[in-house]
Amino acid sequence: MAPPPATEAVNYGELTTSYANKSNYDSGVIPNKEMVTRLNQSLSTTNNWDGFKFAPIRESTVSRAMTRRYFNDLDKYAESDIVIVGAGSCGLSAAYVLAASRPDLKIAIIEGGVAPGGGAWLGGQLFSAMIMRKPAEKFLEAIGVPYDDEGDYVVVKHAALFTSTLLSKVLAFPNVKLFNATTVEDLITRTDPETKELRVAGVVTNWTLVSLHHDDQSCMDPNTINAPVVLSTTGHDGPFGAFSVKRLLSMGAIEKLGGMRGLDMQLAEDAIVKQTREIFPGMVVGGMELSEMDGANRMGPTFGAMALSGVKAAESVLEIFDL
Ligand code: 48N
Repeated sequence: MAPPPATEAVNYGELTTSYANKSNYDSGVIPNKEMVTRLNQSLSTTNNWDGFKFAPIRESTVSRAMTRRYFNDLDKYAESDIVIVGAGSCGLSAAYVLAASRPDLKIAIIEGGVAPGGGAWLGGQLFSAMIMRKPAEKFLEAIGVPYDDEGDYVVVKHAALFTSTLLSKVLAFPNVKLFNATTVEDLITRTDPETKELRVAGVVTNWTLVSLHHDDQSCMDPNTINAPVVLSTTGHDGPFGAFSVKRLLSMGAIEKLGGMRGLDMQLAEDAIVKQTREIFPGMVVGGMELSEMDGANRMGPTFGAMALSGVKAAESVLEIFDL
């Protein structure tokens, strides 16, 4: 028996929820009661779970189903068309646009964490809501994320709603493979025999747990993925952050890094979107990694630039393929 409701209703003020409208229910963006009824009917267990039973299985069948697919994927993506390093909001937004635009291209996403999504699971500090300044709501509408319209900006009720929706779309593409818990620990490079121009030609990977323990587990050699284009979106500086631009610097391929500047929302978001580009032959950089390269400001807890830098990054990658 549910406890009686609290006598004094706590009034959090008139927080309008403009997205809880009929069209979002009808389109299934917000699941409706009918969808749940259909599920129960398909299970034919409504209020009668006594006879419920799963189909039989043997443990080795599960192991083979997992490992066979994983090693098939490693074989298939050993030669990829595009590698995206970092499955944060920028990398995933770029993956969405690339996979939809070019279903003929093989796209490998390498993510060091077990959980992809980078910094986009919370809005800022520990607060859930995610802010995006217009016109980034166009990206939310494209992927089907409901939001509250607040005029010059929109609010997604929980950052995880954005990230999980985007992830679900990206992972559904048949030409995308996410290798999570896997770290890019170096770049493959090639020197043109005539022009002597150096270009990025793929990535060097390892299990993240191995990458973190090279100091105490020597000679744990890595794996490789060849690809003509690498899109690096590894975030701003931190334990893993800004990986590719720092590697280009340490191999002497670029002279210096600009270093991320202080927080200025107005300057940062426009700069990150406009400056997303091919920063080195074969390498496009987007998102907050770019702030380390160009010396752009950071923007703090607003994510429109991440989504639209991803859109711009996809455009830059496709330009390389259309050359
Ligand atoms: O979310 P991030 O860190 O990076 P972006 O650029 O997609 O989004 C940045 C955004 O979350 C902010 O920082 C917000 C807007 N705040 C700004 C501010 O002013 O503070 O995602 C990067 C991903 C993470 O998931 C890392 O685990 C991953 O990249 N990663 C790597 N994965 C594989 N190999 C690596 N070497 C590597 N380095 C980072």
